[in-house]
Amino acid sequence: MSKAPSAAERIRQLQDQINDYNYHYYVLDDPKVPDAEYDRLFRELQELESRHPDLVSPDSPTQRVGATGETTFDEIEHRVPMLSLDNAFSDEELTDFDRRIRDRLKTADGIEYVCEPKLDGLAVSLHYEHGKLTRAATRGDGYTGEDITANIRTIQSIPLKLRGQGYPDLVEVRGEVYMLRDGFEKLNHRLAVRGDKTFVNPRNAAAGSLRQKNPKVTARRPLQFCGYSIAVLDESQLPDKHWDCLRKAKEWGFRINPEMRKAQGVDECLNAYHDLEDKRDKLPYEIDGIVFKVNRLDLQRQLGFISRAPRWAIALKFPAQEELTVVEDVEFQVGRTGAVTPVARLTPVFVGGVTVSNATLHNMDEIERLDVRIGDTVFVRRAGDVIPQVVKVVKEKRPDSARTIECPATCPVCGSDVVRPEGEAVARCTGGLYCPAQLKESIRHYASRRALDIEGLGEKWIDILVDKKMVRTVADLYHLKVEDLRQLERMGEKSANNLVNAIEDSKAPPLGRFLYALGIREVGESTAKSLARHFGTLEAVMEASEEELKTVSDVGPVVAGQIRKFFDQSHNQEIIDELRKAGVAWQSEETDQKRQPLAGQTWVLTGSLSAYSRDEAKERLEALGARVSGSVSSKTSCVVAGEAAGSKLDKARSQEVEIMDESQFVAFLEEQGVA
Ligand code: I6G
Repeated sequence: MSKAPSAAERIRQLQDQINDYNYHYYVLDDPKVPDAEYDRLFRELQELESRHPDLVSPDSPTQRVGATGETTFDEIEHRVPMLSLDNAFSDEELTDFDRRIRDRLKTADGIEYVCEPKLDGLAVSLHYEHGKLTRAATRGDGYTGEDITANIRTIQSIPLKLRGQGYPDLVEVRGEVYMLRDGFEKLNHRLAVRGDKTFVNPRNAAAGSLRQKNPKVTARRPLQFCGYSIAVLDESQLPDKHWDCLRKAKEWGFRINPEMRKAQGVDECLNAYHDLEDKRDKLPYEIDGIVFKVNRLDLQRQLGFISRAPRWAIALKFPAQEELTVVEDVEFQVGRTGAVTPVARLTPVFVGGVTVSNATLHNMDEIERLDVRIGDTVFVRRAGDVIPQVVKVVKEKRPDSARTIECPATCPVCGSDVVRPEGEAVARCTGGLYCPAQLKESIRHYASRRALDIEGLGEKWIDILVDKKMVRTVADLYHLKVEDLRQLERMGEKSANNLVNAIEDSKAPPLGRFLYALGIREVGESTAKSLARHFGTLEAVMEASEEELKTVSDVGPVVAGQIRKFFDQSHNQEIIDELRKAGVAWQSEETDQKRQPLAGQTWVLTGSLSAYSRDEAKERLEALGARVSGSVSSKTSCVVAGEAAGSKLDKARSQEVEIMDESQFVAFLEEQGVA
């Protein structure tokens, strides 16, 4: 029998295992174990370390936050200066760069380059001594940076300890700290909800996060690190190509950009640039260009530096995603639910690869938060496929003639009153479906792909049909005839036939889609599906009280209130009646009650499961209708026995209660579609 490991051995084992899991999760994006298993090991390590504080080492995965106290921002001199890169802005400038290199090297042959995306973040330097992270610094002025070690330690994709063996005793890894787009959006949302100042872009957010004195704040920010160069500070040897150096960094546990590639000669570099430009908006992080580096380190040494930049590297920039422009006017658009949205009309500006002349200002609170006025010079940002936004006002450029923006008292489309309920950011037109703007938007929503999916009924035709008063409610769509449509300019016989057929084909939607198509405020696709599954028929939803509605998963008091309000309005009841008369027949759904195969049964969970926490397993059983109890009796329907199950398992055996082990349980949940 093998001996139980000592506390010191177990701590080391757990540290190594967790470091390995972190590497797979944060660097390779390929988790090795479920979160529950990771959490269990992490807790075990925390408990062991709290019982044996003398065995806690600074590179333990539990010591990322706070182990070295506050971030000091003390000055740190770079052993090797952190230089900047020269920029190129056109294919010609890159071609000139390549020519200069070949002239200096006196060669006509194509040079091998490494092409790396230029992440829009902050350059940092990390020092490792005997494999342990000892200090981290910002670039600063290139010669002296700031000590940000405590904050850097909180970034999970930065190893506190290098992986494997064979790394130099003293090595510096440089790279970029950056924030993923969706982490940035979530962070800004959180800040905005709290009324705090938001960040203009992911780069600013990353900089602000690294500038925190308290590393606990940095730890909550979704930062990442990607390495782009290594420098050995002792006598050991590096591979002789930049590409192979980065492979080494990867072996030591760093994230290296997966888009990196080699190019032979300038033409392949230009191809790499254009390929990456096409991908730019789809990447989960922002990049502002592509960096080309001569691959052979001996050639790099030969080429050397000019003033503060290497001669062997250049950044070819993409079009900027932020530009300055002027707010010429602000207009208000009316949406499906009557929301009156301010839209800034801008002096056209080329940003993010397109000419932008409008940007949303979201709502009156946003206008207040930004303190934007007509005539102001603003930062407009267009990144990815997100609609252009005004993100900052340049107050110093505000002209005396700048005008404040007022929310209109009446709807700019139908003239009905606009109201802004106390405490709400959104102002609304009270015109309902009398307002052509709301009517058009509600028809667009009804016909949209995720609702009734009426192909061919696009914005253009909806505008015409509403403006010509051929459609006053969605029910009118079902009375359109080919002959009526043929009267419309540019509507051919075939298109008219197709549209009438598409409308006809939408007559038997599943209830969930139909509920979504009605456009009830706060009822998105998933809530609509939950309502359909819970109530089964439209009548049951229409008759449900707010209390009954609140028993549906995802339906809280606000949503329940909106649903009741919608069905209480007589014009909505009339439209549903007209739809019914026109032959629209939504299909009833099997309700959750009918789909609860464990209704009336009592289940017991014992021992620990690796795939689910106790609460997650309980939630799933309850969704299938079971009651989950803490004790076994002859009335127990089934006991799920995880690892190290004890007396409850014995009791289940003695009472001849059905027992499932973890793999049977997981298979059962999969069969039921709730795994
Ligand atoms: O600022 C930089 C960003 C990215 C760099 C850089 C880089 O490579 C992908 N590489 C070097 C050599 C330097 N700055 C100086």
